[in-house]
Amino acid sequence: MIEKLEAIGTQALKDIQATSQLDALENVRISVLGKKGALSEVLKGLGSTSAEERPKIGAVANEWKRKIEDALTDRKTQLESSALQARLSSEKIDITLPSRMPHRGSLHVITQTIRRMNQIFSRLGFDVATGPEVETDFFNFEAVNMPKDHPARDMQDTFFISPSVVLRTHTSAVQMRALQTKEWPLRVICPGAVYRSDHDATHSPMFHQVEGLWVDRNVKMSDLKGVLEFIAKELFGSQTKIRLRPSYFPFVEPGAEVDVSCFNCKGKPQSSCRVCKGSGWLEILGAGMVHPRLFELAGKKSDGSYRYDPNEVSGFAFGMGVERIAMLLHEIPDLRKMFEGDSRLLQQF
Ligand code: FA5
Repeated sequence: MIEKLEAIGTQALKDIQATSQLDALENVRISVLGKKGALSEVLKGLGSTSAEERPKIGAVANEWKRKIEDALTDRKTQLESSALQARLSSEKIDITLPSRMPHRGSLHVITQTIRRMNQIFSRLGFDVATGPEVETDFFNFEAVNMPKDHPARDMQDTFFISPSVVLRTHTSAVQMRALQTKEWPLRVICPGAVYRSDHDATHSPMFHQVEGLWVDRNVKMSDLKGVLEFIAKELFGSQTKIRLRPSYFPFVEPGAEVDVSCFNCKGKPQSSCRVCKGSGWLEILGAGMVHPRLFELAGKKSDGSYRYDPNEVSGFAFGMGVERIAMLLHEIPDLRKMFEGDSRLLQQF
């Protein structure tokens, strides 16, 4: 039995040295030391040996077991280290290669559209005026001729902060701030975020408008039309036409909604046009001649005369939805896409 153990042990040490792979080494361990391994098989016959021989055989078996385990551990360390060396040399990193450039951020499509509109208006001599997004009921409603209980308040679903403070529902709220702080002749645009409880493919609870206000002596409806025609051609192309449809806003008289000719079917209505749905026109803004009541609300001078005397000055105002214009310019079908923060969409602009 001792000879058998010697033979198994010697062969096992040879096999261990001969292995070049970790899994082959594990197979050697199982074949010698495993439950059904060669060493265990020999030791199963221990019961049939004499009581004097048994401790000697046991000691020899334990000695071989220890030697084999030590040899397995050493070989495993060697094989692991050469596997690591092989990996390190095969996966060498070429630090001279150019790195992958991270994607650089870009301006949001709404910011780009507002900046483009600001540039066009500045060429007509408009300055930029701003006002707060959290606005008083006075500037948002009362100052634009919508006293409490005026039915037109229902035209805009308002977010109230308190009974007298709202999230502004339109940039027309900046009109009175401009009238109260600036002298005429006045030519301002007011770009900014506005809020309404409204949510579908063409309406968002937060959206942007650009308000325009021009006050001077003898400003007429034809001036409004001329300015809007210029803006539409600059934005959508020189072939663009506009049309004014009578409409109602409490802060203008007369009031109009303004459409541009569809850039897709070029104003030649086809029922198949998916942009204008066959009408040939697309609504982009509301506008009109400033209501005389707003001039009165702009206050008086120390001599009691009006700062903006409705008998001396006239003006026009308009308010356009920036998302609507961005959707038309870039053929974005759903306004909500612009606010989902999906970089795949935003990277396209
Ligand atoms: C107004 O807000 C008026 N203050 C505009 C105005 C100014 C009229 C000066 C006369 C004189 P209206 O509610 O129609 O009007 O909104 C103007 C534009 O904002 C619309 O043509 C549309 O393009 C856009 N708009 C309105 N509601 C939403 C919304 N929920 N989401 C995105 N765009 C909207």
